[in-house]
Amino acid sequence: MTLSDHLATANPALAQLLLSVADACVEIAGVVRRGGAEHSAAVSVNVQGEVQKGLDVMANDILIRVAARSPALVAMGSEEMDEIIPVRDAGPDGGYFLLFDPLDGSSNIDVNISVGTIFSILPAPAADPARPATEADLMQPGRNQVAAGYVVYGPQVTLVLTTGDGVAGFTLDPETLVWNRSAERMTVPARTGEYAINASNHRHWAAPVRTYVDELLAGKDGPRGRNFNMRWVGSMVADLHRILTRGGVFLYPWDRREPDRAGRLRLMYEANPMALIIAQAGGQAFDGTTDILDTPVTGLHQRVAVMIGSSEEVDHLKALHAAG
Ligand code: AHM
Ligand code: MG
Repeated sequence: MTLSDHLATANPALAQLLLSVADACVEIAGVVRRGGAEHSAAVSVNVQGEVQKGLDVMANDILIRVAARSPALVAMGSEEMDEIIPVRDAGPDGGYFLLFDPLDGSSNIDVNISVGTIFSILPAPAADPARPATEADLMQPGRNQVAAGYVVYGPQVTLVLTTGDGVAGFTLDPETLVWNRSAERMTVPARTGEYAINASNHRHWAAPVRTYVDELLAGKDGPRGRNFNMRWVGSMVADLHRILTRGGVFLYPWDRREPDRAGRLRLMYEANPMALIIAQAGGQAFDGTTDILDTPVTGLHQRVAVMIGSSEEVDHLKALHAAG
């Protein structure tokens, strides 16, 4: 079954937008595969003070150009753009907002390790009379998302998608460039023996996260009574794809390096779409206080602490946070 067959029962305007995002990702996959010096050249600094590489900018331009063709798209927001990108006025029928991280895991570009695209779709409220969208219109909690997905540009190019009724996986045929469904209903096992965290930040973490990881490190001699394995790709898409395939928990918690920053990852186009996908697959996502799908929104580029994956582990993290 192809992606367009899979979307045949979805709302037609939403299906059309999702197909245009998928088309953009086919184009990005081609650019990723080509390689070359222009990929990793630092070209500028984005709104968050991070160096943009050539491939970040190319992926961003492709998504904006291809998605803008979708008639139901009202506005976009991107990790690489300070302001929202209005596409057309929200009229009496409303439409959709598209938020994305065009190329997640940019530090892996130079070393030929998987990178990805993450996207979130929110409803655009009807406006009568028609008016351009504002950033405030996009500032909706993750629970409002009508669809979310990601693409991993790895040994295979894989699209994972939810429209709020389970999670399906698609693999890009490299010859025909057609997305074929490869997993009809993906689920995250509730119990896992794997975790993912950048352990070099151990000394900077808050007590509950340090306690949690110390328990896992103690293995079968510690309070958990069993051994755990650790993996860290450095591309959230690749780490979450592994978790969606065989279970696990991923953490990017608050830490003392920048105490005023809630975390490293961005809520609107990294944490929210991943939280919806993982929740639809039976897992959970927690920010240290609340379910990420309910994290109050304060800005387009807001950061958030992320603890996401297999339910038993996220429950345990919630208990450790409740205990202080
Ligand atoms: P990016 O959007 O600038 O690529 O940053 C997000 C990435 C995630 O993909 C990944 O999980 C994390 O940053 C890696 O952080 P670290 O450098 O601490 O390993
Ligand atoms: Mg990112």
